[in-house]
Amino acid sequence: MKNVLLNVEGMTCGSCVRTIEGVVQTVGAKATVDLAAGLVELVYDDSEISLDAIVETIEEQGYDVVK
Ligand code: 9UX
Repeated sequence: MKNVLLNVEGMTCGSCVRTIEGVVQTVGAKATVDLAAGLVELVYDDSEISLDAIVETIEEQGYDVVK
């Protein structure tokens, strides 16, 4: 399993947290959002999904992942 911490811009309310955690779950990964810090912790199996694919999924929802 991989554990990655992302800096994500545009998360400002509790619905954002649910959106991101939910959408990441649909691609088979686990996200835990720290709203105040603007951080998303990912846990995923890199033999199942790439980090790029997870990042894309988050960005498709309108958030900006800082790279
Ligand atoms: Mo809240 Mo987040 O109104 O994209 S859902 S800011």
